[in-house]
Amino acid sequence: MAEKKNPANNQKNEDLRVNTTDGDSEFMTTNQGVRVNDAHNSLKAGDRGPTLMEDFIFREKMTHFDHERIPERVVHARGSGAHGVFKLYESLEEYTKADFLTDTESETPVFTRFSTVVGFRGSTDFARDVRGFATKFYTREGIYDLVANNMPVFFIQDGHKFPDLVHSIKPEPRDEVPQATGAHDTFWDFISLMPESMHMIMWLMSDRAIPRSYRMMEGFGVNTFRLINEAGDAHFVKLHWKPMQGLHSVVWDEAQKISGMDPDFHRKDLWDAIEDEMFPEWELCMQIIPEEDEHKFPFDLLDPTKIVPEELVPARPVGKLTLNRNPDNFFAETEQVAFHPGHVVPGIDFTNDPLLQGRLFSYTDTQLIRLGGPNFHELPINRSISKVRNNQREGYGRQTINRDETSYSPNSISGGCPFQAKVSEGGFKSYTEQVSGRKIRSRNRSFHDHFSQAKLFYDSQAEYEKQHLKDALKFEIGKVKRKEIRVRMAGLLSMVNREMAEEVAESLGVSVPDEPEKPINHGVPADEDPNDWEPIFIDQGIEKSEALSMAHQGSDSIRTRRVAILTTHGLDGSDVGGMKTALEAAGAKVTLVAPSQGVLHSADGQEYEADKDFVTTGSVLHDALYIPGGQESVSSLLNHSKALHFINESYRHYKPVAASAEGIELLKASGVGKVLELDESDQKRREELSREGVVLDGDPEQFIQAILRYRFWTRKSSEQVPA
Ligand code: HDE
Repeated sequence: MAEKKNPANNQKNEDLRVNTTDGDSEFMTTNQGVRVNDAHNSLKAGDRGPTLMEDFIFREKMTHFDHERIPERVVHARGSGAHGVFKLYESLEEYTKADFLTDTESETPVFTRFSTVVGFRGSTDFARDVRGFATKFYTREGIYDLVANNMPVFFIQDGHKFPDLVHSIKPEPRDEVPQATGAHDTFWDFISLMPESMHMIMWLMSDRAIPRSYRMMEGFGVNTFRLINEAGDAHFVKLHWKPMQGLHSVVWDEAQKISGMDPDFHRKDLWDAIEDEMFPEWELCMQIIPEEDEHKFPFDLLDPTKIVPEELVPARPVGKLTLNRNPDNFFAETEQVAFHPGHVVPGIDFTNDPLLQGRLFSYTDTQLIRLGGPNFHELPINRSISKVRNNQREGYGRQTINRDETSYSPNSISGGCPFQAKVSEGGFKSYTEQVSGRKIRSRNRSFHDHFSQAKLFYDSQAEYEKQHLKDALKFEIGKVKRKEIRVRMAGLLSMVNREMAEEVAESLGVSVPDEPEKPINHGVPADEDPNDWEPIFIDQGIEKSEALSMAHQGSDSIRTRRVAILTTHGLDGSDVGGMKTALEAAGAKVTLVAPSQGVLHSADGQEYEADKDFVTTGSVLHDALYIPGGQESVSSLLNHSKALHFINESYRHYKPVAASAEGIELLKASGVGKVLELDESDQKRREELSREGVVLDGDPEQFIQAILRYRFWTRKSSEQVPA
């Protein structure tokens, strides 16, 4: 076994972290270490003459620059990551022998990368998309990667279909449009012919696809894995991350606006939280299922288009991930990190999930080209903290300087080194699963129910979530130019929920066919008749699952929530100061927004700094709004259409809004006036408004409670944004 006393080191590879700009005594050099005398002029034949080929300093600099881009990831190209630690709550030795899941004393260093899937490296953080959530555990027994998404199911059941899926959702081949979303013909063409994707489509059209923050989303290992204990017994396991910051999304109208205003919103949000030492945390939860229960469920545990409802198998919290250090260099770490669901340690093993099996081939294969050869495991971010010893040598970019005489096994010259490890010494031995079967290309009938869990997901949503989902379908399929694809989609949606399909179809200008168009499933071999396919529905044993709706999953703190205070000269200093102090004490990030940046003078002669102006920020970049009193400030803002828009938009995005004294006038004037036809003595109306997240006496405690609720979805529908 690996040495237990070696303490985990979160500051891994310290010796490789270099500051080129330290102090004034360090000289610039070439890559060969020769000091550079002139870093600005190339070597020329005369002042106005041609540049000389012999200028090795220029050539080296330009050559490096010319090769500074590597191919981006074919999927998950745009991402952002951070270092951290994983700490186990209690030993899981009953189920697994993995050291990092049994030793409660140790802290395992980790690196996590979040990503969108479809867009290019420079696309927006806010495309409607799945988010990747990949974590590398630097365990004492080697690297374990949990390569997860923020949705627990996938579009397809077999890895063989992955290139087709990705080709369909990436930009269309002739015009490279759209750059980051699935709102186009080829994607919906594919989906309309692949009914197995319907469950995933429900997730993708839900608000999960537009998370408020990487820090406020769940992660799911999707595929079923195995845990193996010391005795060699196996349990199935589903792995989940649950955010301790609450589970929150924005509305579609915001997502679109943020994409323009701050396309880097998610990466900055993660970075800032860590810099502010508000370290994001997730609980690792496991759904553990004994091997003998494999066939007890109304779905196949090997089918990645299915969840195991938490009502059937609870998700047990087993440990905590804390991200606590930003990368030193984006390229060296976040861009070059290479994850692989096949990176497992003794105690964790695979199942025959056909999607997982496909993944096990793909990751190293793609990394060989992306990272330029077979030695990318030597890059600092990918390096194991347990010593790597084997007979691999050479290849592009080799860094290790092996000093041995031999690089083969068996050998006698090196005394047989490196030795194989017995299982008792920590050697990895695959689970001895009994496998038998004919060689066939087909899927078991247990994989054929494509709609029951899609329906379970839809039925489990709160009313506002259902509406968002329908509106997302209208937007996304509405972009499809070919009518026959829209009709096919209306047919498939009707298999999930007829009322939903009809509302969407109306917006698409088509009608729901009585029978979905046949053939509706092309996922069969050429010798089989696709018309033979009949949808099947299996009772899932539950009607609804609370865990599937985001409505129930808040947090107990407003840490890192972004609150705007809208004000200008003449502000009421005690209002602003009091609210700012209270919010900051609770961990919120407060921004003073005014018509222009710089110093603001309060009514009582104090100075305040406006952090942002109306041009550099907007309501969509905040979670809540406060309008303080101050006659002069309010009178001036009443003439600012952008101030009124800021307030109106906050309200219409269901955000908590607080106002004090004269600030209430501004709130009324902003166009949310209809709800504020209120005279001062109308206590009942005030209470009603407070239940809708409008806090009128500027009480910080009440406002903090409202911010904790995140959004107030019950606001009257006539005042809602289309989202
Ligand atoms: Fe991936 N996936 N994937 N995937 N995946 C990649 O590997 C692949 C799937 C996921 O931040 C690629 O190094 C196949 C499910 C994440 O670097 C590639 C199949 C889940 C990331 C690849 C799947 C994921 C990737 C692209 C179906 C959720 C980003 C670059 C058989 C559990 C990791 C790379 C990072 C990246 C293949 C399906 C998660 C091409 C073939 C399901 C989070 O190898």
